[in-house]
Amino acid sequence: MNIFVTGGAGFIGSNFVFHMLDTYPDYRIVCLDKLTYAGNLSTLAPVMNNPNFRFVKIDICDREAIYKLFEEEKPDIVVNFAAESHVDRSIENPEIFLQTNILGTQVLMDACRKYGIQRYHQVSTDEVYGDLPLDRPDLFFTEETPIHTSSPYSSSKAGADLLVMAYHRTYGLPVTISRCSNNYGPYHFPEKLIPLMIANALADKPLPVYGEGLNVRDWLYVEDHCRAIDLIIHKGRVGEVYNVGGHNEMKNIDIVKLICKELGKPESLITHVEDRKGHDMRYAIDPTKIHNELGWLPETKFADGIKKTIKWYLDNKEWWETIISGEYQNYYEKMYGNRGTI
Ligand code: NAD
Ligand code: TDX
Repeated sequence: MNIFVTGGAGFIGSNFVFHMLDTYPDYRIVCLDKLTYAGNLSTLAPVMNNPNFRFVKIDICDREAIYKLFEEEKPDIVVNFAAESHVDRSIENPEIFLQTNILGTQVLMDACRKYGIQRYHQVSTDEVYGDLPLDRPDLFFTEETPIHTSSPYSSSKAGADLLVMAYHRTYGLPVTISRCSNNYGPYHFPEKLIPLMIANALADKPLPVYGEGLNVRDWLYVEDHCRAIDLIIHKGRVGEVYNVGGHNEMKNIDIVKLICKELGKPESLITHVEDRKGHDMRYAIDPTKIHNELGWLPETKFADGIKKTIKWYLDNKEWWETIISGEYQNYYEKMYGNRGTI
């Protein structure tokens, strides 16, 4: 089996590459990644010499290069992680989100049609469902929840999902889609909530919580997500959407306080800053379908996963210190330098 993993130098994609190489010693895994600011080749260093692994620096929007690679490698399955993934960046500059997330998806699926494929899998997000109110803890996102997006990022992901379903219906492309809640774990880029707070707390820097910090996210340990995608590409029904999440709802403020506690840092580092524009209140997944059809259940409880994650960031300082000492520094200054405290 030859599997293309796009975006494999990013957070979830790299964890998926490791999972697949460990689980299937007879599979060939080809990672396609443009190496944007979020892609990091050093993450893949442990597998670079694995004879079952190949890395190709490529933009999924580059039709000619993508077709050439399909012709050469003839993949059986494509798993598309490649995306611009950060909501705050999409609010600053939506265009690259539309290009990569929608048009890049189109190029990949056109290649799948042209060269033939057993499965095209789109890694999507629960953000396509919009948000749930805080005062209705009985409500969850199911696969039937209408698409209702809030940010340019989620709109671009929803646009891609609709296109994937259109390619299935119109051209009969064998597709599946997974919509996952917030992931956390090793190799999470330090612009996102959990790694940002760990890095700032370790440096005794302010911990910028948007608004009151009452927004709720449904956290999933990245390895659990990788197992879910593994199951879907092998056993999931073509043309279906699977929600992936594990009833691990947490308020942002509680996560930040927990990180302070685990690192022995004072909560006085917490600074409430101007809220994100259009900030979604609550995400919460109903995973009944993937549980009933594929037997998937998350294995890592948040209390354990966050400890493992903090330990990983402590043991792998070089990985994230290199990132935050570079170009990311300018981004941080731009995004947080002028953000008023409240
Ligand atoms: P990430 O930002 O850490 O990694 C994205 C990767 O895609 C990077 O390696 C980057 O270089 C690559 N990339 C970007 N544009 C590209 C292009 N044009 N061509 C080729 N490669 C390109 O993102 P992540 O958090 O690992 O998310 C992976 C996927 O999972 C995304 O599709 C995202 O929408 C989805 N998702 C993420 C989460 C989460 O909590 N992180 C939750 C649900 C869904
Ligand atoms: O500095 C911060 N302060 C803060 O309060 C940052 C970076 C975030 N937040 C809040 C905003 C959100 O309510 O924390 C929450 C989580 O924020 P992010 O880590 O940016 O994640 P989110 O916006 O929820 O989106 C993530 O999950 C769904 C991923 O980045 C998406 O790619 C995925 O689709």
